[in-house]
Amino acid sequence: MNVNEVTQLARDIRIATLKSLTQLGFGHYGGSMSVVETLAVLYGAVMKIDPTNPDWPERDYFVLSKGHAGPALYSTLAIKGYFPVEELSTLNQNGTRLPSHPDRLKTRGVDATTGSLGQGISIAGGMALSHKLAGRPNRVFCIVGDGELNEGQCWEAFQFIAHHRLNNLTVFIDWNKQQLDGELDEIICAFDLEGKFRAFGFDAVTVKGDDVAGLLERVQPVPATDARPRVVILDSIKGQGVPYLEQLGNSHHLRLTDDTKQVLNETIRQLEAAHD
Ligand SMILES: Cc1ncc(C[n+]2csc(CCOP(=O)(O)OP(=O)(O)O)c2C)c(N)n1
Ligand SMILES: [Mg+2]
Repeated sequence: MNVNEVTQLARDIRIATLKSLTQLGFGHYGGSMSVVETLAVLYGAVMKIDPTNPDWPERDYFVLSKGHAGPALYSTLAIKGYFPVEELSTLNQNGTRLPSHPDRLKTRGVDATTGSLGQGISIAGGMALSHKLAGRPNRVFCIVGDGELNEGQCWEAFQFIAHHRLNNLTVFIDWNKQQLDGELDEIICAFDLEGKFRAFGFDAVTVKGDDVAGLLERVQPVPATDARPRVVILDSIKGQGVPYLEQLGNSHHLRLTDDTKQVLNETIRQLEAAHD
């Protein structure tokens, strides 16, 4: 997929995610929107996958450490053909295969069960180490939230990943500057993320969270001569791509009123119109 096609895929993922959440009437809007472009780049143009065979041993692996963005991952997987798009309307309802946080035993294409923040990045590190030890070329990609970095477990995992020279792992930090109930800077400041990761032994860069071309450039395979794992700090916006959510201040988890439902349905219509 080229830049235009990935951009189109991102728009489709954004629409499908807004639809499933808005139909449900509540959920994690802000953090789902801020990873849409990254998911489109990974599943559209980078990862080696076979949606007809989710357990293909030669596939690349993806771990959504910030598991509350599950709705965006489900839309991506459905659009890529892991399961029917119609199933997205069962999100987080009784008996669904799409619980609000990803469960690898429930959903085709989900590689890791996440939701308890801090744990997914450890799982991703273990996956990358196992591929490396076995001499396999599989790559691993993991998205971690900036608020999630409050979990000390993340930093244990980053040390482990750098120590083992896991250059087959690319970590994304969704630097949307907000966590559950407020601004990062007011709760626990992240300080200099790039500098911190460099000090930990990572190759670190910052890319705008919706810069598809920039992201594509940063996710090419690392040269074999460079043993450093890679981190991409996503300079993103919570609620990215949805003006109402971007301006809201706190779009972490919304329970919709009739008014907000109408606003979001209007956004969906506008995104769909821009599509044609
Ligand atoms: C161990 C753990 N503690 C608390 C929570 C509740 N929780 C869910 S999302 C969230 C905030 C996460 O912030 P961030 O990582 O910045 O997510 P984003 O802004 O990308 O939505 C919290 C505290 C959790 N899921 N796991
Ligand atoms: Mg955040």
